[in-house]
Amino acid sequence: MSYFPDVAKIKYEGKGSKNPFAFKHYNPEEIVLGKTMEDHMRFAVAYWHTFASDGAKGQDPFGMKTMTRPWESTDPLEEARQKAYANFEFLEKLGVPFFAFHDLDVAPEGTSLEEYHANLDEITDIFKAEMERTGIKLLWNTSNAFSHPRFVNGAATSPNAETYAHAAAQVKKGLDIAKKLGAENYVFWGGREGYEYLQITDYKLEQDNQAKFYWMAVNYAKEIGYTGQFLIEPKPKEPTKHQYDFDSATTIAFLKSYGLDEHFKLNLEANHATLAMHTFDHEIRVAAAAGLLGSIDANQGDLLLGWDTDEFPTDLAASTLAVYEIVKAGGLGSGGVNFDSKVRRSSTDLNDLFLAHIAGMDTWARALKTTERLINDKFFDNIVTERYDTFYNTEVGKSVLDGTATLASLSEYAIAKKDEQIKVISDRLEYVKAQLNEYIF
Ligand code: XLS
Ligand code: CA
Ligand code: CA
Repeated sequence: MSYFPDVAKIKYEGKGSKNPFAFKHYNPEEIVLGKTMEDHMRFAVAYWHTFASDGAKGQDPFGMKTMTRPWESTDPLEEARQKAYANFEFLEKLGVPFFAFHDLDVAPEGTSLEEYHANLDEITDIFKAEMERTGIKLLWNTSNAFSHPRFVNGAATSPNAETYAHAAAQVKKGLDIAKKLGAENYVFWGGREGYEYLQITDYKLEQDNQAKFYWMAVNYAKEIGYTGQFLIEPKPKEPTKHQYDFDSATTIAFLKSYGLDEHFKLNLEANHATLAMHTFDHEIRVAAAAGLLGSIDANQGDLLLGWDTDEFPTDLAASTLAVYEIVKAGGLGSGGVNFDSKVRRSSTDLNDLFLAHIAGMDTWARALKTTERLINDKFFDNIVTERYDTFYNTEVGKSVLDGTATLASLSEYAIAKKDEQIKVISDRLEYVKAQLNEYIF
């Protein structure tokens, strides 16, 4: 059976094509900066938004579902099976090499952990067979330890040890599945790892417990021989008022405090950057500077709204700056670009799922091509080299870089300059931004 009978394999037709079901910019085989576009991007489809979202669930507290999907069934396990097959047909037609999922997206929880595990086994057996048939791979899987009421106060930072143990059981199963399916990464997103009211919270105990939890995951992975990359996904708020993994910088500090930075990298999402009042390129740069850039959740937020709208990325300027950072960081390694994006509630047609992904993939492909031009021309590189020139080409600057400077030596230098004015050189920021527009458009 086909779930998308009206859609054939999406092809690259090039700029100017009027076919909505074709790529205008994403050409998987095209070489950009020495690698194919496919290898740069390593695109993935997010199971939760594409196959487990119906326009209401977690999306609109005021509205009913607006979408009807051909995989729906009154029997949750049957629906899970149908979704599994639909996923692979969708990915094959779209030409996307990876997918990503939460345990709860793919199989119903049933009434006990045992039943849940059995359901997961059945569905991941289908995944395994379909992965072998199609060559599609798993970018990452994760455990949903935030939806069920037991996680109302967190999972690894819950004040309740019973909840902590339940989350551990879920992650253990998640790692077994990661191993079974060869997941390239395993993600932790601490949706409710945070607090609502500080005065009733043991902050230190919760932080320590969270670190212990991650260490248990590292140790279990070693035990079963799972070698994928662990990732933590920062987000500052929503659902929790104050989430512990606020942004890149906070998460890096946490990882380093507990010696976990050897084992974890970051999975960064554009909309989470917005919620943290950062740009996405900032979040990527901070992670890359620490050597901890892992993977990307591509989407965009709405600057007029204060929440996580998870829209498909169509903003060329923001996407270009993000891709530029990724390429400058040396790429994503075992990570990829996962569309943690959902169609708007009013995009009710089944085939909108294709159009939305095509829009996102073409946007990121254009961003990659612009990045190539920026890098080949050393556009930003030249500006940066010039701005920091005094550190590279004066004695005093060199002494700072090589670590020989002291407060006394710098003071002596500054005093000797007497009243010689420090020259302020214009950044010509408006010109720089106008030039960037020339590269993009
Ligand atoms: C929610 C997060 C979530 C993670 C995986 O805002 O983006 O979907 O990516 O749990
Ligand atoms: Ca995400
Ligand atoms: Ca999000």
